[in-house]
Amino acid sequence: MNDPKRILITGAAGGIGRMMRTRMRRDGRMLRLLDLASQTPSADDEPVELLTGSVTDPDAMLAACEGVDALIHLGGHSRETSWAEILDVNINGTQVVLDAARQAGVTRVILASSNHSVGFRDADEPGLPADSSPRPDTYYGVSKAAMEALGSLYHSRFGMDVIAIRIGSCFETPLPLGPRGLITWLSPDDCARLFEACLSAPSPGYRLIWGVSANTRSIFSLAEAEALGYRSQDDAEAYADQLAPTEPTPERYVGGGFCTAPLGAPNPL
Ligand code: 15L
Repeated sequence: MNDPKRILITGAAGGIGRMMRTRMRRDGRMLRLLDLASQTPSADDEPVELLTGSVTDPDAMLAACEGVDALIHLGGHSRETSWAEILDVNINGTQVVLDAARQAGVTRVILASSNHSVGFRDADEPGLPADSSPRPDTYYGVSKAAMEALGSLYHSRFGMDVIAIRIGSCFETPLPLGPRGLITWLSPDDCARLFEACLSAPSPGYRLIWGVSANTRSIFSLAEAEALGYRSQDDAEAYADQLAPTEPTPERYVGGGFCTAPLGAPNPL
């Protein structure tokens, strides 16, 4: 796809959305930012369109998709919560978003999946393929596996280019995650690089890729993302000496603490 002129981002006021707002600004590009929370322009001339609405509202989503070249779906719960919430916002919401994109003729969709769709995969196998079959660790992880399946469906049925990214941990630094962050970190700059690669790759069809930086301790295959043009420039190891000088706890599973946190209970991770 040529450089998309108008990109809709759902969940734009969330953690990743806020970090992408400045990083994905380009001359000649309009970012249409949708969130449940109201948002304000950071400057009068900021090239953004700010929408308030829910990913579960078909009419609002169809209106949001009108005139859009590409869509980045970040909206929904970003960690474990009740099954009812996960079902409504993450699973139903993703179907609403994809169907609105289909109806509006949006041909390129990027879905923010998560490492938690495969959270119960062993963490001691370097090079974990990006298309490993789901082993969710939470209802949240189930919703990300459903998101991947819905993306595959909408590609196969309607020919849309859909890329689902199994994001590791995207924060300004890996430090809030402790030793696990040295494995799973996706730097915000790399996240923007990855989104740009997903937007510009010619005719990707349906892809499932890892969204992590080139971390020294990574266990994730980057080959699938690199096939789309992604080149990580960051490594969480640069922060290793800022962690407490304890022996890092080896993670048994990809999903870390999500694997043992109570199912269906909001968690602070
Ligand atoms: C996720 O999917 C969450 O959205 C994020 O808040 C982090 O907890 C991340 O996974 C992680 O595994 O570190």
